[in-house]
Amino acid sequence: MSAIPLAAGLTYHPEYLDRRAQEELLAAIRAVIAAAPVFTPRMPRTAKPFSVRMTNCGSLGWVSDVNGYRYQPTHPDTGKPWPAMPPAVLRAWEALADYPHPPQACLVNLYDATARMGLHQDRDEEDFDAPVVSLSLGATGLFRYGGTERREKTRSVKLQSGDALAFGGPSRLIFHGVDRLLPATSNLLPDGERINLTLRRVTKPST
Ligand code: MD3
Ligand code: FE
Repeated sequence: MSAIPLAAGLTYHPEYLDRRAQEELLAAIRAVIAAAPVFTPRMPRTAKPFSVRMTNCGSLGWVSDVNGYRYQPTHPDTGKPWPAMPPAVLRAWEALADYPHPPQACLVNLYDATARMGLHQDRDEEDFDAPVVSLSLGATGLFRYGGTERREKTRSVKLQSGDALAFGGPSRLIFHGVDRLLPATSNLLPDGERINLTLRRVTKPST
C-alpha cells in the first residue's frame, strides 16, 4: 500500500481499501444509516440547506443548523445517541492516524451526482493535534485543497472509491472542499453517488 505525501502533514493513500473492503465498509455504513437516518444540514443564520446530506457514528456527531455548527452526542431528528463506530472505521484510524487516542466522531457525507462542498476549514474541534482521516466510497470526487489562508493557491486530487487521506500537523487547518463528482466512475453505489467518511478527535484527551 503506497502512501504519497501531498504536503506537510497530508498523506494520500490511493486504493487503501480494495473492493472487498469497500463493500464491507459500505455494509457497515448502511447499518449506521438505518439507525441514524441521513439529515440535511443547514447553514447557520441563513438556514440554506447543504447539497450534501449527512449522518454520524461514534460518541459525537457533527451537525449544522440555523444556530450554528457543533458536535453533539445525539441525532438532531431522532434524539437518539449516534450508533457506535464500526470496526472497519476504527481499523482505518488505527492504520492511518498515527495518534494514540481513538476517534470520537465519524461524519458520513452523502453526495448525490450534483452535490458539492465549498472551500472551508474544519475548526469546530478542540483538538487540532489529532489528524483527520478521510475515506471515500463510490463516485470519484474532485477534491480541492489549499493552505491555511483562503487566498493561497489550491491543487486538486481525484478521490476514487477506496482512497484515504490523512490530514495532520501543518495540514490540519488547510482550506479544502469538493468541487464536483465525476460521472460514471464507480459501480459501488447506485446513481453516481459518493460517500465520504471523516474520522476525528473532538475533545482534547484527558491523559
Ligand atoms: C483537511 N469532507 O466533512 S474529505 C468535511 O469529501 C469535508 O466529504 C470532504 O471536508 C468530503 O469537513 C473532504 C477530506 C478532508 C476532510 C477533513 C479535513 C480534508 C480535510 C480536515 C482538515 C483538513
Ligand atoms: Fe472539511
